[in-house]
Amino acid sequence: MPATVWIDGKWYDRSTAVVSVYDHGLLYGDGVFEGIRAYGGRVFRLEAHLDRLWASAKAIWLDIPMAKDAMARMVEDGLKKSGHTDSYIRLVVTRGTGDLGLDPRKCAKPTVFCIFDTIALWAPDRYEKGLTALTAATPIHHREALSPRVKSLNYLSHILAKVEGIAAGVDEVIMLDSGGYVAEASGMNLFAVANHTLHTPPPYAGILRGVTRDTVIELARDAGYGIDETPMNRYDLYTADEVFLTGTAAEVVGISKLDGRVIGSGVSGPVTRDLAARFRAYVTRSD
Ligand code: PXG
Repeated sequence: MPATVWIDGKWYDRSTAVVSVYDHGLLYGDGVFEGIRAYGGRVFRLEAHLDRLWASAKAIWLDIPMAKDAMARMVEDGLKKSGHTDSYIRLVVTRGTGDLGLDPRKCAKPTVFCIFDTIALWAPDRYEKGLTALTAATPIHHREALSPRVKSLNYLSHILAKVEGIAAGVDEVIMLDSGGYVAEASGMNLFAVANHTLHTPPPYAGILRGVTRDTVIELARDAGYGIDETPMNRYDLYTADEVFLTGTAAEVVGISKLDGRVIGSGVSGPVTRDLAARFRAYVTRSD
C-alpha cells in the first residue's frame, strides 16, 4: 500500500509529497518529530507522542502552527485514509521555509507534515535470537548542547553510531553519554535485567524518554518486576541476566551479545520474552 502524506493541510501520495529545499528542517536539521505506531487501526499513545512533540518544539523555541486536538484529528484521519491498520506514522514539524542563513526568524511559518506508512526494523528471527551489538565510540549529544530529550531532526550522531555497528557487522549499537554512562541505542531505549529488576537510565541524565520505555515500565511494574532508574555503565550491561531495547519501531527486542560478551544465556531471555508478550498483548488489546 503506498504511503499517504499530509503536508500543511493537504493530502499527497508518496510520489508527489515534497517540501522546499529552503526548508530549515532540511538545511539545518531545525525541527522536531515523532515516530508513532498504530495497531489494529488504533493509534498507540497518541496523546503521549503529541505531548512530547509539543515539549520538543517548546525546547527549541518553535511554535507548532496548529492546535493539539486538530493534529490528533489529522493523524486519526490520515490513518483511515491510508488504509493501513498496522501503521508507522512519522510526524514532523520543521522551522519552515526561509532563506540561506540560520536565523530562525527568516522562516515565516513552520512546516508540518505527516507520513502514514509501515516499518519493520528486524526480521522475526532477531526477536527470538536477540541482536548482536557493540558500544559505539560516538556519544549521544551532550545534554547542555542539544538535550537528548528533544526528539529533534539532528540524528547524525545516532546515524554515525549506527554506521560503526554496520562496519563491524553487528545488528545494533549502544551509545554512551559524554560522561561515559550508558544512554540508549541508535533509536531505542535500553534496559538491563538483574535479579527480577529492570535497570534503565533516568531521562534527566540525558536520554530520550521513550513512549515504549514508559509503557514497558508500567507493564513490568504491574507484573511485579522491580524498577530501578539510576545511571548505569557498561559493566552493568556485561554482567546483567538480560539486556533489551525498546522503541516504537523496534518494540521490545533482546541483546544476545555486546562487545564480544555473551549476555545472559545468549538468546532473548525469559524476562525480555515475557515483557515483549505483555507489550504485544497490551498494544493489540480490544477494550
Ligand atoms: N531513543 C531515541 C534516540 C529514539 O530516537 C527512542 C529512544 C525510543 O522512543 P519511543 O518513544 O519510540 O519508544 C527513540 C525513538 C526510526 C525510528 O525511524 C526511531 C524512533 C522511533 C521510531 C522510528 O528509526 N526513535
